[in-house]
Amino acid sequence: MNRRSFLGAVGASALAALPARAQNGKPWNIVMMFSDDHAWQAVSAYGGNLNRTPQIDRIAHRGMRFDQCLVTNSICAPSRAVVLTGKHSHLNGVVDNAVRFNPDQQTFPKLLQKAGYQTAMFGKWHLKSDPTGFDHWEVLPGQGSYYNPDFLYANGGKRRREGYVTDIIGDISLDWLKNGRDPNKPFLMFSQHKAPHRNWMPAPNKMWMYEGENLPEPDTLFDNYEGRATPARLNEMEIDRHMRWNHDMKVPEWADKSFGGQDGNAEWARMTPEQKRIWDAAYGPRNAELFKNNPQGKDLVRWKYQRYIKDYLRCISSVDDNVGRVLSYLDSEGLAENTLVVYSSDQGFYLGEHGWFDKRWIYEESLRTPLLMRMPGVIEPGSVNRHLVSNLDLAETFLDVARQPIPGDMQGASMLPLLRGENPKDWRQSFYFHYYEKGVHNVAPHRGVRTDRYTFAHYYESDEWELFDNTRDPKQLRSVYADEAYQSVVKELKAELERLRVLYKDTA
Ligand code: SGN
Ligand code: CA
Repeated sequence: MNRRSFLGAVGASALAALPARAQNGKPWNIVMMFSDDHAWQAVSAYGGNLNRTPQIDRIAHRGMRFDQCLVTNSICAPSRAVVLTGKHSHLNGVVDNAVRFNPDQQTFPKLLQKAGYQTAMFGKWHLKSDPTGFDHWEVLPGQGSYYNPDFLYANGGKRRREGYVTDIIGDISLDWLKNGRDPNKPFLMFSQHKAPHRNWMPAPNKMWMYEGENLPEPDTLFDNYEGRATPARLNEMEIDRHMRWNHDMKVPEWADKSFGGQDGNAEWARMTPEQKRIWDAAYGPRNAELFKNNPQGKDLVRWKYQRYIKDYLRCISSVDDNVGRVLSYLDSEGLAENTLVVYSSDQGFYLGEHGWFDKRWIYEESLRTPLLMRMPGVIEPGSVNRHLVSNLDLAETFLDVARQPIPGDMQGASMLPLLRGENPKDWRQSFYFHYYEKGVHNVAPHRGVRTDRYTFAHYYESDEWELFDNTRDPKQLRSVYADEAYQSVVKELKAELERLRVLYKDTA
């Protein structure tokens, strides 16, 4: 793919200040398509060789790809609360997945609603309290299900819908665009996919994708966690040791050999007889092959990686199709011209790097999330941006695009100047991260700073530190925290971490 970076090259002059209205004279709509655990390594617009996402890539071709979109706390519910509020976790309250979002607090959808926007939320929500600030919502309870999912409704009802969750969320989103909204008002629509979250259950029409292929393995699949502080070694997210045979690997015959003991696959249990028939036709012969070959040691890890990555990418292919359906509808109705379209995920994800699945760490695969934006007449098509941007900036950006004031207590910044191709002198040079959750996957709480070059982490419970020089060590395999040559950097970044804690009021 041929991409141009115009950062810095084209100044504010080429694309003058954002018109309050789009080229067709209408106010901007906002469509945000958001998935759960979609790694940037698995978006082909990012240049990887793992899979193709032709529909998601349409947004990049006609819009902007952000290469350093970082999340403030790399986990689901906290990330979603940051998107809604424009505030770090300690201020919006959702520090981990166990906390209920306080629905009475300020959110940008509430502010847009007051400004005359229609607002809608569909799909994965995961904030425990009911959505507020939306004229219309249909959301999954908790994590939701892949097969024949239940949906919650504003009237307090719950209804099971037959089919595959990603396609159903696509249907609901399209139905609202076509029949649900008032065509005379601007709108904000969130279309939030459950996929590709664990346990990576593909749709019936994707089950044979990648059949017979061997997908590329990451170089660090057999990482031994040397050269880092102790938390990395204490993880419980290894493909080798922590995948469950039934739930994750879809090999029910070996359920009793699973990490954590005998396990089940609740998704399989939800299927209709016809869905089960297709499933068993796909996985039965593959599992028979596994029993016959009975790989051991590294070969077994390689087998597990293939099973994992193929299922994960099959789930993404359904997300991609449904993103395409929404884009095509916007095009065909002439809505694309005055709609800001966004594709992103709640955080990054490990696709076997460091031997892992899951997220949570300040390390690159989980800190960075995909972010693509299309805004005709404002964003130069095919552009690439390398500023340190964040899920913390989305609320501010959306308010700015809708020409609404940005409340002083929001902690991010409007990305609108970046969308116009400007290079604001005061854009952040360092990014503040804080992960809190304990328990599942056993990742120690940590704070840290990421700059253009360095990743600096403090595991405060054991008082251990890490410093990665990402220019020299992009795979982050050796902390240089104790190296003589880096002591001035360590000193600077310690001061910067303290400065950011005070700036963002995370000092309690
Ligand atoms: C579940 C998953 C975990 C995952 C968390 C949080 N286990 O507990 O692997 O880290 O969700 O994910 S599972 O056995 O239920 O599949 S998050 O995206 O909601 O933060
Ligand atoms: Ca997630």
